[in-house]
Amino acid sequence: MNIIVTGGAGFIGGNFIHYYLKAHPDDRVVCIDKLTYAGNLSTLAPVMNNPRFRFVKLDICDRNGVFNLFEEEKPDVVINFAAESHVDRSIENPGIFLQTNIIGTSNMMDACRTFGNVRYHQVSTDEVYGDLPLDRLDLFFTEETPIHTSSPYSSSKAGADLLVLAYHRTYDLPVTISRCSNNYGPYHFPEKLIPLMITNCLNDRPLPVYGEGLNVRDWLYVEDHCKAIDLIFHKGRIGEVYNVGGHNEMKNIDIVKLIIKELGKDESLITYVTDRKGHDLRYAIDPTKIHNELGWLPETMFADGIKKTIKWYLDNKSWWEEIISGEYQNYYERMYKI
Ligand code: NAD
Ligand code: TDX
Repeated sequence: MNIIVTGGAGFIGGNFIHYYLKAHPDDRVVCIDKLTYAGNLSTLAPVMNNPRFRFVKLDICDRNGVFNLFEEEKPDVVINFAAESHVDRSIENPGIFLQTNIIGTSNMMDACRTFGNVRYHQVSTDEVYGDLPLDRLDLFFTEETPIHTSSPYSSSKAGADLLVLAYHRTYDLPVTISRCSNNYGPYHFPEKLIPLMITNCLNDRPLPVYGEGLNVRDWLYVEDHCKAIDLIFHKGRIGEVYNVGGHNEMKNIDIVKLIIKELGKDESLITYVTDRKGHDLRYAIDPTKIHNELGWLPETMFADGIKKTIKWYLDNKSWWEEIISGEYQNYYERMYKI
């Protein structure tokens, strides 16, 4: 099979490419990535010389560029990871989120229906369901939970999901959607909670916790998400949505304290800062459908995954030091002022 993966120079797309090329020795992967601030070619360095891999610098909003690539590559499958993905940046500047996450998605699907009704998988997020109250631990997001978004980011992802389902109904495009909880692991961009806390801890910098740190996220090791996507686009039912999550809910403050402990630092580094606008309280996925239909279960326990992740950041300092020394520094100073 010839697979187009968009956004493969980012966190989850990059991990997916590494996983997929190993797991499927007969398949070929073509990565399309615009290389925004979040895209890093160094993430793909280990596969750049693999004869079953091709990298193309391309914006998914560039319709002609995308159509030309489809004509050349004749893909069997498209997996769309490419997105603007950071909630805080969407609060600062929603426009680019609408452009990439909605228009980009429709371009990719238009190319799919123009070049032989190509199989299409949309990588979405649990954030499309909004949030759950902190005091109702009995509630979980199922695939039937209504879309009810909080941020420009989650609204743009929800808009994309609705388009994907509409392309299935209107054009019979063979689609699936996965809605996953928070991922963590190697190659995670340092603006996100876990890598931010690890890299700041290693540099003895303050650890900015929003509000009181009581918001809850449901964390999944990135390779488990990659395996779920692999299963869904090979064996999932066309037109269906699959929730992906590992029943691993944790308060932000507990994650931060765990990282401090693992790195032998002091809790005095914790700095409570102004809360995120519209901050979602709790995410919690019910993954029963993907388990019952496709046999998926998370394989990495959080206690092991967080140790592996911290070790990766210790062993790969050049990867993140290069990022935080560049343009990212301006974002950080604007955002945190600490
Ligand atoms: P990321 O920000 O680390 O990577 C995004 C990648 O997309 C980057 O390489 C960037 O250069 C590329 N990109 C951005 N705009 C593009 C464009 N217009 N054309 C081509 N490439 C473009 O994001 P991530 O955390 O790896 O997330 C990947 C996908 O998974 C996103 O769709 C996100 O919504 C979804 N998701 C993420 C999480 C999470 O915890 N990170 C959880 C659930 C779902
Ligand atoms: O400096 C921080 N301090 C802090 O307290 C940052 C960056 C975050 N937080 C809090 C906000 C959230 O409650 O930590 C939690 C996690 O924040 P992020 O890492 O920004 O993730 P989140 O907003 O939960 O969204 C992530 O999961 C769902 C991804 O970024 C999305 O792309 C994905 O769809």
